Amino acid sequence: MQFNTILKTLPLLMLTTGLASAAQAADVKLGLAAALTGPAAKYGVAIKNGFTLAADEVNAAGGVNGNKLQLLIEDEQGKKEEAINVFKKLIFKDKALLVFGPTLSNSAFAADPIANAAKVVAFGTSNTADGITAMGPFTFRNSVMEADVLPVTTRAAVKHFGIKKVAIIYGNDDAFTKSGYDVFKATLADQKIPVTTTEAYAKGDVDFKAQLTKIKASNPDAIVCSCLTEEAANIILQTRALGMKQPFIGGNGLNSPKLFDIAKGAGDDTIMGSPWSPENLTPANKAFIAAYKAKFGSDPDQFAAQAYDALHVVADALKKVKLSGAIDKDRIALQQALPSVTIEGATGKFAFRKAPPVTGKEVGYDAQQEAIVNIAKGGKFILLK
Ligand code: PYR
Repeated sequence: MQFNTILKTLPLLMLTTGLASAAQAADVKLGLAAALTGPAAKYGVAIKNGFTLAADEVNAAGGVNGNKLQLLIEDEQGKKEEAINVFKKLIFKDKALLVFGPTLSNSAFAADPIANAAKVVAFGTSNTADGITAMGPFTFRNSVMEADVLPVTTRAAVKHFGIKKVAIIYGNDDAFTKSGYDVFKATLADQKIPVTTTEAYAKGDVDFKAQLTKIKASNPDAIVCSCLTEEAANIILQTRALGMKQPFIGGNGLNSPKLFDIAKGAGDDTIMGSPWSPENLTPANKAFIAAYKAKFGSDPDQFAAQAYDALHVVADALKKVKLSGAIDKDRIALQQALPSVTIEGATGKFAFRKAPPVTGKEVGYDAQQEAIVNIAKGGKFILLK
């Protein structure tokens, strides 16, 4: 070849080599359906950050079996219909190997059946309602369900404050807040704590004065709140405006620093349970917190930690899968590799547990993790000792 010809073909050669490595750098597509706008973005943005951080780490270390991970991130707005649309896009159009999300249990009940029918893993990192993993064998979650967290949280709160009776407030048209209410109700009966009154509200409500006035009249020692974070923050503020000083007990929905952006110091003494705490100084959690702060300039929360761990769980499963390039086959191989993965992540030791059996149906996998109880002090959650 003439030197001239070499010079002419060089850019083309460089381009094709570049393309080849770019193709290789993007060959495992993982979908992420997260609420990046709307009220649930208080969780969804942290979730996106957790995934991005973990994917960057895995890729910087060479990827999985030489393959880079590519996150395909879509905004499902915390709405059922959007979650369905985004799942369809990621599964059928983009051909993602798996889909993480959606953010809310409410949306997961709408979208996960699509993934199960298509035999694609739907991996929830923030869905804590009962029954999520009963949807099918392709539904997995590393979020710890309310049924595992709330009994521990309630017992600790009762002991800490010497609670004799509580009032309950909950959202009755959201799968997570309704499921949390059911678990609280059973837990309080089990722990023999009388309920002075039970009040409900609907999605989008911003004025809780009518319910809180009834709660005030019933004179509880504490208020149990099965609520999403923005609702909870407004409920707490309005409770204080009515001159009530009772502490709050809540579920996973309260576990966001965003609670304090709105409620500020009024949120102090709120008790909630979670598998993750910034005070849990294991090497994996310390490394996660430092890397998150360095990348995003803010503190992580439980939602970021669970997303971060979920990506590492899937990366570990992928190490055991010999990808064939046939997407249907590879999706099933990933589903089969996941249940035996265990990691020591930001949220501590993690393993899957087969969901409770449902007659005539195959079920998915829940998180096998202990909850730790936290109390809000000075506008943040710290471990309740
Ligand atoms: C859920 O929707 O399941 C949450 O925990 C926020």
